[in-house]
Amino acid sequence: MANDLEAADRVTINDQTFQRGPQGATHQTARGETPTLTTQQGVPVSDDQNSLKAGPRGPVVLEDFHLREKIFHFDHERIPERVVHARGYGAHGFFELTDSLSEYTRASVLSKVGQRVPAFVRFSTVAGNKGSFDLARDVRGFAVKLYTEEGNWDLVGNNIPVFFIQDAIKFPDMVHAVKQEPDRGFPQAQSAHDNFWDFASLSPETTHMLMWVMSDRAIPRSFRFIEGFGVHTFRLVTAEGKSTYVKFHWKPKQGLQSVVWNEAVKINGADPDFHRRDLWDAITSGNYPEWELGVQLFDDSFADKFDFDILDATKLIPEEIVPVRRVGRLVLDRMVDNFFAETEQVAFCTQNIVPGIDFTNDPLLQGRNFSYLDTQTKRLGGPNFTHIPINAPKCPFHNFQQDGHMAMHNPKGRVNYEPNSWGGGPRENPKTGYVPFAEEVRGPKTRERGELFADHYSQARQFYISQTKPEQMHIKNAFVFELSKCEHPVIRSRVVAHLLNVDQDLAQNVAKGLGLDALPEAAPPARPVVSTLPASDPLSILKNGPTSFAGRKLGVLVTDGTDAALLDALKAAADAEGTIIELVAPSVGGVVLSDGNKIPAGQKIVGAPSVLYDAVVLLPSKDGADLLLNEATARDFVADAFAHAKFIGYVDDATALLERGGIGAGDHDGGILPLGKAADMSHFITACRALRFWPREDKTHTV
Ligand code: HDE
Repeated sequence: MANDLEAADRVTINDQTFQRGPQGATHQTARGETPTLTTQQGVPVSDDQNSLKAGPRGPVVLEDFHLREKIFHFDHERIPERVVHARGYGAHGFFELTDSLSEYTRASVLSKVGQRVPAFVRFSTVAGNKGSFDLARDVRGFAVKLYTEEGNWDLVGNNIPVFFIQDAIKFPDMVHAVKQEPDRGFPQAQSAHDNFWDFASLSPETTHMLMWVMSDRAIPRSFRFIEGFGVHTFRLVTAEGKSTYVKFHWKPKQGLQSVVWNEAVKINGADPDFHRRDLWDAITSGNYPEWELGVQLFDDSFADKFDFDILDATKLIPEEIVPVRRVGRLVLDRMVDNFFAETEQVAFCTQNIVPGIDFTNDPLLQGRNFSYLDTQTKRLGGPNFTHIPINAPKCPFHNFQQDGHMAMHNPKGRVNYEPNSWGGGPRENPKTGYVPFAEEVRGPKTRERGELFADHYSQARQFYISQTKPEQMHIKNAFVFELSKCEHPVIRSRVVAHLLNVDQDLAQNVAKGLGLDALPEAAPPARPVVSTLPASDPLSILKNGPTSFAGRKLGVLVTDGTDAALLDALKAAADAEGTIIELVAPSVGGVVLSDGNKIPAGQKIVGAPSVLYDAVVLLPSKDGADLLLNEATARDFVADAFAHAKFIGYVDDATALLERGGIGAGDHDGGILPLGKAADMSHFITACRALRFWPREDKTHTV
């Protein structure tokens, strides 16, 4: 079957020439005139406002095929949402190789330096339903489809390098436990409930992943500021059949950044689409996010001497032991034309790999290879989902698959099998075709796991000791928050019993935060905990933050009479850094500045709490500040920025407003910066590069 993707982009109907849209629909004439509305059959419509009736006040007649077609189609608009990762957001871009791996793989996408291949990436939360909010405490999906010249390669990863479970057979249990409870249908998009923690505490293999999801990794500031991981160990394979193990990483050029929990809770109310909007705004304003593809390469001898099993998806390989080699760049530079057609219908399958890349025996990966194809068939309604443009390869493809629902690419002519005597159609090619790595496989058929899989705590401990002090406190607070939502005390104690194997202080502080009467006995580890694993800096977010305030958002509170020169200086400093400024005012219509000029505002204060910004500046006039003193949202603006350890710039006239937000003279710290009359505001923007003033948290977290 021939690749027929490049369908004619123009079509002439009733003397009008139409431009085909991305899905073949014809919404605009080539000359930009308004086209005539038609039915799905292409019949011109004369009236789209009134159904066909027997008299103006009479019954609607069944004969109205336009009405029936329109409503029938509407009734079928929804498809089943993904059972996990239902809420997602995607963008197009490209992947470019910068360092060849041809020594390790025959894959063209990893061999030809400078080659660019189209990419589509879908970010997602895991547990929430499609209409849930963006800042759930949750893992983020980071699914990448690369349309290579040798077929589509899907690297369906997460923003966390390990997983909850080791064997695919536990996945339905794990997902049932985390999603809304079956009798009551809540809570959605959160793990803070009995079922999740019951399952987790009865499954010690989850401990390492729990440390990650209780860390700030689970509340990212933006999709742009997360890492991606392939999680499993894969193989790279040369044309000669030599295999090298590989772990895949995506490292954001923008640096890592998260929000704090109290902020996440409020963002979900203020802007449930916070992450979507952020990606949309960044890409549509030309601020393209970029990640480097990193690989950790190792062979059998490393795998044999490593303390953990490389087939166990609850373990990672510290970057100090096997450094990450950066070999390419992924740039997202185009939003979709249509959310449903692309982001919703994109079908990632872990089985989609290209010659030169192969699976390993990771039992989680093996289960996934079944699940994704199966789930797409259910979700998209049949085996021809690969014909949907977002899923179709962009390289030539030829095969004899035919028929089924919505078949778009049936073979032409008589030949639909091979071998055949008619001389037509494609044949296999041993030279370019996919050849699996010829791994020797031997052993009894048994339901068992590898021996080293039983170490559940050593790397959890390593993760914890690799964190900075504020990050450790956030982890502790997250455990306390989540477990405080569990109704059954026994579940709370059971989790603490596991934490005792991770870190004594952490366990004690969580127990204290929960008000446990007594510390439980530590859960007996199935293998001795290796407590000598050293701290690893790449595991911390704060040790891998940005070096600039570029791409971050500054909320500037302005009123009538705001000092125009100061605002100009602030804008100049922000522009020079690449920081985005949004003006927040008593009215969205804007304010009249001290120089008499009226400027529009980006937001009205009631709709723009400070949780939407990375740092804030209070730039009211004296009268403006007086007006805001009695406005509750202005008070919250200040109080929240303080509570969330943000940098706050202010002018003298805002002092009373600071006080109203609970920041008295004695509360001023290194993160609260007077702007003075200085014409150059770069000192403030430079201070904001640290993103947060963390020492303040000692004052703002007391229970
Ligand atoms: Fe998935 N996972 N998963 N998963 N997963 C799905 O596929 C599954 C796992 C991941 O943006 C589903 O199309 C099983 C690990 C992402 O469209 C489903 C197991 C990792 C996405 C499925 C896992 C992931 C999915 C739901 C254990 C990180 C979103 C709808 C054996 C490496 C892709 C769909 C997108 C989606 C099954 C475990 C990442 C049901 C059975 C580990 C990013 O097929």
